[in-house]
Amino acid sequence: MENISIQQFKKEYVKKFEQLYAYRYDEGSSREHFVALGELVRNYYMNNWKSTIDEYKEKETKQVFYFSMEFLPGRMLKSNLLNLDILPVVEEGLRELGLDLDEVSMGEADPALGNGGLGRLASCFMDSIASTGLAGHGNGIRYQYGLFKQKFIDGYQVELPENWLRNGNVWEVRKENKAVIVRFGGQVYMDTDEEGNLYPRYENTKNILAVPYDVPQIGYHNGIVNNLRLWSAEIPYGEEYLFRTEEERDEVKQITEVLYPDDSNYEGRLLRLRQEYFFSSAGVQSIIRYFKTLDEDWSLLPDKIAIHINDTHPALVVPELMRILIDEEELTWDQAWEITKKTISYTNHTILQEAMERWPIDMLEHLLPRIYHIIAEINRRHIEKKIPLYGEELTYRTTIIEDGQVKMANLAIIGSHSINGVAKLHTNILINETLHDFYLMYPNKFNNKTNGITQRRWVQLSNPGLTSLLDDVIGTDWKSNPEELILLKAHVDNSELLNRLEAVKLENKKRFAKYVKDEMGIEIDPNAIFDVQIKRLHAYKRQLLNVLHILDRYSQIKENPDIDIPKRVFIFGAKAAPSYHYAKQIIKLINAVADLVNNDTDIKDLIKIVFVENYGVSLAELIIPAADISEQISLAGKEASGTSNMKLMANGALTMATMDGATIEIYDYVGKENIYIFGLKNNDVKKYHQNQSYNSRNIYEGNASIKRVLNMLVDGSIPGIYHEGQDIFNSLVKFNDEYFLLKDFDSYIQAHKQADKDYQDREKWNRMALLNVANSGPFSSDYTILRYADEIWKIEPQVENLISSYTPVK
Ligand code: 9GP
Repeated sequence: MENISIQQFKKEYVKKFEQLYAYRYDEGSSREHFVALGELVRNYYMNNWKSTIDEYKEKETKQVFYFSMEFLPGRMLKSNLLNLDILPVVEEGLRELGLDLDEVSMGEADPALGNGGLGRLASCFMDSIASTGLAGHGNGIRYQYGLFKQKFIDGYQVELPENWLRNGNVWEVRKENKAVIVRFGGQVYMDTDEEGNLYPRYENTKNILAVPYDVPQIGYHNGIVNNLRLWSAEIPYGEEYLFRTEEERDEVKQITEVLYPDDSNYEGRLLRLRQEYFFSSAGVQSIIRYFKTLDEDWSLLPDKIAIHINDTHPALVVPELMRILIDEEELTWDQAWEITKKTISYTNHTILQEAMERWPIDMLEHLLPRIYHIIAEINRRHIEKKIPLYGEELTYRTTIIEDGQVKMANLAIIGSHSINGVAKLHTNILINETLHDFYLMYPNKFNNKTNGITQRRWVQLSNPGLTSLLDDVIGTDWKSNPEELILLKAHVDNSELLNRLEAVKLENKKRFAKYVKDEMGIEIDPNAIFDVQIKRLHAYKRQLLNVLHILDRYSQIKENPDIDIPKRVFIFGAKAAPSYHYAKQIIKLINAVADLVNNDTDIKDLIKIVFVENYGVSLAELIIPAADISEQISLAGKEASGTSNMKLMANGALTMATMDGATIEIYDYVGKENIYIFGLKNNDVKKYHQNQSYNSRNIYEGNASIKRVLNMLVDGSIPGIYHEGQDIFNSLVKFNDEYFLLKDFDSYIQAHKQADKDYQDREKWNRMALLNVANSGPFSSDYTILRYADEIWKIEPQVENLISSYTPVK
């Protein structure tokens, strides 16, 4: 946008505020200031938004549509200001008006429209697509209620509704004129027209209106504003009489009412399936409507449009696109199938079996009869075509429909031209194990795209101290081309700089410590090691291993109060799926251990535990810049990629990790001296499984420290846990420790001992931290997205900038 002076901004701001509220701006609350500022900022991007979309259309630029059930954008105010290049002007202007931008920003709700990594990745991608100048948009659901608000009551997780839209959303634009109808239920009959063509005739369907709300996705200093389209379900105008009962009306509302509170646990529910079809169908319909305005031949659809499906949740775009092309646009099956495959690509984000979506045939057929027909036909043709090539056994292992269930991953793979994993190890596991049968059929479809994060939000906005240090030392080009962070490496021996880096970290730790004191009443020492594990609570992520380490450390201090180790603050942020009993027991355990340890004066504050409530993007922005240690301790082979590992590294935290997900690639970049690696490797785990030779009880019986720690779970040492202690103990000893915590325990403890030692050598620690920042550039989502653009979507940046000259590394 054009330059705006501080004076001009102040004038416009005061005017906007007073027009909105009819009282003096200095009487406003942060919420009101946020709304006024948001309204003003809209004026600054609206023209660009329109011209971006117009230009794509005029030039018939190929555009990608990223379909995702989840987006976790975080508060958008500062990010929009940053990308519009008016952050300093607004900050200063507000200051001169006696207002603080950070406080104003708190007036914005943090939209929790996702569970965790998957949704946050989608939002990093949205930012990177716009910032690298690519023509690409998001397509998702405008949930009325985001992921539940987490409260701890008596140490237990309680879920409260997250009414993030209570005060409206200043960024969104409701576009009723772009609404479409999505059809559910009823019966479908195939009739024949006069020319002998089959066409579907529907009866008794429930037609729902999908209304889009568009949210701008502003590129970094490049004038591009793309679109995130979120759909809301409504009763179609004039058809209210068809929804006479409260129940029928509720059914409509429910479709976009709540985010399904789960990520890696599969729990099929009719509502979830309705949500999936709702936004998939609405999105495809609006794309087709756009394509038709171009007046091009259908065969050119894949040259103008790419559709990406983020995990299998939007996999119904495959039969939906087929349905529209065949039933509505009257293409032949073969034409439609070619177009569909060429248009669609798919990312797999997990290998956990329970997360592989499968729908009972009855449910799918009842809810979406025509879609089910099409899936069955896709499957029939797949089987028919592949048997002569690959034989029955292999072919039937790839069937979409089996044992009364429809397998969504199989549908996504068969119906798309590209399947990617999200880190090298993950992709290898897909190729060699989980999806091996498909790999044998379609080796060229498979590829890896290691995840990334945007340094704009995760460094520039959340860590201003580090940002100005970097600007001073290596210049500012890293902001548009994060690989330049490597220039920092040349300064690794500059002890003055290392001290500055330490000072920045200390300030960030003080900021977080203040939050902890104000919100939780816990006093923490900013000079302690801040040891951070922030992610969804799941057994495979092994927050429990972290707790076992704490209990071991606690016992050692109790035994030897003069022990010479640095203070540690263990910081947790994690929500558990409401129905995930075991994960909730672990939350209770962490809170109980926190009560025990935080109140034990014998240990002289050598350990503190902070379990923040309601962890989400905004809290991550506070915690990550303050972290010294990044806990990435999943059982090897289980974490597809991880992204908090990258954010923490970029902020100078040292990684404590197993060789899993993208952490392996972090290890490759920083080198073994600058990371703490422990535990079994993926191949070791595989061997244990093959030989069935793991016996956790033997480890328990034979290892005194483990025995001591595990006994604490059941002998009353931790007040406040009741059956939780016993259940957790049983999972580790009686039920053979599915995630190999006991096997990895010793090496984990050793790695932490080394970290204690290193932390006491400040110079050494700071060097390691610096090298982590320096090597974090390649994990920018800008590069990840350029690889998607180049290798999968075949789209090119529309603007010249530093990063568009980047050559993707394979
Ligand atoms: O569990 C993965 C996580 O490892 C990855 O970083 C993230 C983004 O790719 O996706 C998560 N998967 C899911 O949330 C569900 O498949």
